Amino acid sequence: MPELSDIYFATTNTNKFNEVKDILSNYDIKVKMVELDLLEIQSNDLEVIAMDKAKDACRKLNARVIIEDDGLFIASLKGFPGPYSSFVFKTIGNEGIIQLMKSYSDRTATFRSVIAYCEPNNITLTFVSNVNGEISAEISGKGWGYDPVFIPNDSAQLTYAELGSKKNESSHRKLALEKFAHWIKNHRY
Ligand code: ITT
Repeated sequence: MPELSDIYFATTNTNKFNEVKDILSNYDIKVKMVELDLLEIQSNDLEVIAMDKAKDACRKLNARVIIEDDGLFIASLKGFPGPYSSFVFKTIGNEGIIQLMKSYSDRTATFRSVIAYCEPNNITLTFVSNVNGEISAEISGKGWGYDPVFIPNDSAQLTYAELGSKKNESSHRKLALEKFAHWIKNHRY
């Protein structure tokens, strides 16, 4: 049975959860992973998708829940894959992204994290952060998702995958969770 004091992190992605758990442990916040079958509405706005998903998770679990929706926005591709990042990763993958980028000289991209937090009293909040960077010329390093093709600015041209555990010090996820941690410390603890 979920306890009201517990905070759940609803995701299907264990890599994501492991990063979330490590980052939040620096703020003494514990989260439990839960896999739920959640409704995902169609929208071009990650925040709208995340809010809706968090509310659905909260309703299903009747406990405090965080969900996170991420998107990789590539400038030359007018923000693609953006809200479709999960589908694009499963279909064309990093090889497809590298191929697509061959026609463009502007390789700049932004990784966005939207953290949505919901309580059974219906309070839902979002915390958003972006990290600017570029798409690498080739797949570099071993990491999950788009980590081997995303080079954050100020990383000496290393991809998230090549940064290894250093990724968590300044990633889009870290910055959004930091905002969440400050909020919850000030309002709920
Ligand atoms: P959820 O169940 O939490 O939704 P997901 O893997 O579908 O898991 P998202 O929709 O939030 O997650 O992510 C969109 C895509 O971006 C997906 O393919 C992820 O693997 C990828 N992604 C998200 N965060 C990433 C990160 O920090 N590094 C690399 N790829 C990431």
